[in-house]
Amino acid sequence: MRLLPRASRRALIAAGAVGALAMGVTVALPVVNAMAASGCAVTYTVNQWQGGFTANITIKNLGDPVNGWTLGFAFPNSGQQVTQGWSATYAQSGANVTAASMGYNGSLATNASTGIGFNGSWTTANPLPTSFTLNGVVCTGATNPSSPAPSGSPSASPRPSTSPSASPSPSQPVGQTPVAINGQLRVCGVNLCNRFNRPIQLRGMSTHGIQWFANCYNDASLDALASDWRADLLRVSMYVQEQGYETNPTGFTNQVNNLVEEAAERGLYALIDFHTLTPGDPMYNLDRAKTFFAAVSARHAAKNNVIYEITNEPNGVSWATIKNYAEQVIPVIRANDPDAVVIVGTRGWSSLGVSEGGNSTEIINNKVNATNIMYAFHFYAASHKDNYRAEVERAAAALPIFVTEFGTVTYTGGGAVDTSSSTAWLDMLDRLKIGYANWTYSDADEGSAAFKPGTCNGGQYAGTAVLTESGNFMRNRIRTADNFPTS
Ligand code: IDC
Repeated sequence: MRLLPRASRRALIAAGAVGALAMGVTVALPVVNAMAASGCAVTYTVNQWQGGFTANITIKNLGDPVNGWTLGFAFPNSGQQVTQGWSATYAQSGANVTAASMGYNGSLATNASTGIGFNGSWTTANPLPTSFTLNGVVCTGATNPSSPAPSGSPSASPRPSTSPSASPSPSQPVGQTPVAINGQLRVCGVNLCNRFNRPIQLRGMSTHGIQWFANCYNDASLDALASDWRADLLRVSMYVQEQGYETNPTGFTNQVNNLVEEAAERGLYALIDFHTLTPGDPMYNLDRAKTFFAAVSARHAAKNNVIYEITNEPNGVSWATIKNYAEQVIPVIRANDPDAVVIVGTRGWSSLGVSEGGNSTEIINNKVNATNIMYAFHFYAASHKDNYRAEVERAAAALPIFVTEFGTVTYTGGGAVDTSSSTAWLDMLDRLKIGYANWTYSDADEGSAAFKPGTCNGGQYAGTAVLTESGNFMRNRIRTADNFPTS
């Protein structure tokens, strides 16, 4: 039941902020036969824009328990296409679409619900499908009888894009989440400060590439991050190349927007990572960056939980080039969201230049011409040790630094956890109040991933049974009390 209002709200937020058209339909016909062994109810909510849309679907099983299901529906016209789905395997033939359950969500008890979704495209018009089947049986159940929306009509009256206080997750009372306590952040001297102008350190996790691991980011995993890990921050890592943003700008923008909103609902800060990697010259993606950041900053301008990371790891380019890039992208963000903190990547894979034979002096002597910005530093504990730590400590006296990505393993993302180096790093970051996001909150089959392979095919993320050595190490570090200043 929780999915319906949230999905609807999301559609309305989009409508308000970007002028898109939001629609919702609940298939709400009487339940025909109380004795039936099958039965289902489907809610299908769409957020659409010119040429594209996101559909969020809730499936409720009103019949006997099923183990494996296929949802079927037909688009009203053949110009409508599924382009990228999640939480189900999609197939389309003409206007007919099927979405088959995955291993982890195939079992649906009587009255159990599950949420799936997809990004799609449309050409001439985008009316909603009106009939759904589950395992071949037409769904006739009422999902939400108290507030049915007539087919094809706009959903209820628009609401402001954010309420004054971020809505917390059920397990975190109002006023206790990191965002509720700290509010809008700003850079003060070399620190990140909260609304009381006091330095704070944010500790959290980075997603893996959302083009590969979308199934790891759902209500259960994000609840675990907020409530079990007690994290402050989710870094949303959107690769630009490697089948990322460049292949479907609207779809990936949407995916990022959804995760930012999921973070906001749980009182977590969201770090939007424009994950450039190869090619290392950020200028290669300048136009894409402007388009992307114009969209996300417009969408989230009224929120206080968003931090922008405009380029992940520049490499093979001069600091002057990175600075030039930053000075073109930052104004695009500031035009919509003037008070947000922006983080700029540094030379040599965000090593402050060290991995390419330089150091932070080139930045200190030639800072980005903008206020309220920080500089990124990345490390992988098994590869980067004392000389890197010394440089960070030196730089942190002159520059606001944020460790937007680091691993407990080698720079390949794999290998064994280096506990002593990781501990030395995090003790130093704690002491200097430097925020961090650990690579990765995912079940990738590599040492840096927090979850054992296959975890994201199940519904369980809280606790330690699902964690790798790195995950255990990081959860123990992140769970400790924040003690954010409150005056
Ligand atoms: C790695 C992933 C790996 C993926 C590879 C290529 O862990 O699964 O195949 O990227 O995209 C970084 C990058 C980050 C890397 C990570 C580990 O920001 O994208 O992720 N790393 O190699 N910088 C240093 C290390």
